[in-house]
Amino acid sequence: MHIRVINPNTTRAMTDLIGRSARVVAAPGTLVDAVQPTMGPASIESHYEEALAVPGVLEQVALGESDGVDAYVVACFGDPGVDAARELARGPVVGIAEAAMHAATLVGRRFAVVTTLGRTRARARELADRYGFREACVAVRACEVPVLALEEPGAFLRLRDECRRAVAQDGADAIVLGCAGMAELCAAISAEVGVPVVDGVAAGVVLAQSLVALGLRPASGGEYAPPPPKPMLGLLAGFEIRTDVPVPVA
Ligand code: 5HY
Repeated sequence: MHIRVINPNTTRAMTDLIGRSARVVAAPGTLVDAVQPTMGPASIESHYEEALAVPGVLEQVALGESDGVDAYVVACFGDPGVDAARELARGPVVGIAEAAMHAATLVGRRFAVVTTLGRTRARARELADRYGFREACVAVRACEVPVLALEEPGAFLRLRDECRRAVAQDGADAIVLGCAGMAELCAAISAEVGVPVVDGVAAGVVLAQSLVALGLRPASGGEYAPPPPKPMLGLLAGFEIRTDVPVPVA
């Protein structure tokens, strides 16, 4: 089985971190590779950056289709481009926010998301509502540490303290980490907050593997049917869907 984990931002150190975390939970015989787009933002902390990260996600899915990838994990907490990727990919596409929220509700009844910057909280709340967790998601908090500063001194303590506040003040009995860059902090945070802490990268890989093992994939008709062929102009011409080429060359 081949699982491709896509870091939608273009910071190599973060892609490598995501790859390490993903491989920890890979089943024997499962190939897990972590990739990033050839274009796009260094990190995603705004709607603008999230929108501009989507072509890069689709570029990597298109490449994965020609590499015979069985399933994809989109490793950014906004789940950017997951719906569009499901129209391109033969196999399952899992976003880390959706995967983490599902996992949290299997080990608790009231989870809190703890993300990076306050300005990304609304997006996390929107996803919780869309995924059916309006009630189970009791809070979305931010530790106000930028994505690319998560490995700097003090970041761990800020994140830990915000997780503790979610337990003490919001009554959360599970925590969802709101950034792929927090993946390697998960075990240490869990040891210090006393409730289960979910890393979306690991949850996403385990879920993707399970879907492939179950033989489950999006229906080829309906909402996730391949996009209809039509001209695509300008910078995005390479994303044109053509009848003679199954997936765009990007
Ligand atoms: C992420 N941004 O997981 C999100 C986190 C966030 O570049 N990778 C990013 O703050 O939304």
